[in-house]
Amino acid sequence: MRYPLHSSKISKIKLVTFTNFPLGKAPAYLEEENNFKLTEFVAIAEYFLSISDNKTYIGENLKDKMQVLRWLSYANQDLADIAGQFFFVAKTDDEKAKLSAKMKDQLKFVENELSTRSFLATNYITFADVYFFTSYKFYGAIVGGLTADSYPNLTKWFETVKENDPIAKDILANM
Ligand SMILES: N[C@@H](CCC(=O)N[C@@H](CS)C(=O)NCC(=O)O)C(=O)O
Repeated sequence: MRYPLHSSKISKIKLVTFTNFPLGKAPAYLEEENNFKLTEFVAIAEYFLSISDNKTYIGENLKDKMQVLRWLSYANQDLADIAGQFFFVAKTDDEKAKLSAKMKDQLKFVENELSTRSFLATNYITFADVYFFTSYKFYGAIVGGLTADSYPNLTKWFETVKENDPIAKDILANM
């Protein structure tokens, strides 16, 4: 599949060994020709989006770009933190129930945001949607399912992204 991010620069990207990066965390990016090193998912994503051929994923103007960044940061910090605790830290049913309630609050916020527009950051699909999409099933598992009755905007958003975005389609097919 030809991803909409494709460009000659991006096709040179390769995974690196963690020995180049003292914290040993993923993702990590290294451009060997100029020893340019980057860690932090949001920074790496912004870099790839900035040099890609796709001019809408990153946001079409400054304000849209900041909305994309806002959603990437929110999903990668607030939501990822709850998910990480739920799947890897919580031991008891009580701990899990508290995290599930926290995630429900967050998803109700997202549900409400989607009452004003079709996509998370702007009125067109951006990388914020693609990133959120990748974790959607995990969020659903934490809250005991994302049904159209409880989350009509979110489930409609999921179907729309799945139908219209090639990366989302590919991710779902490989899950
Ligand atoms: N703040 C970093 C977090 C990176 C991170 O924690 N990555 C996880 C995998 S998703 C990891 O490498 N964990 C291994 C470890 O903590 O040793 C980012 O947003 O990229």
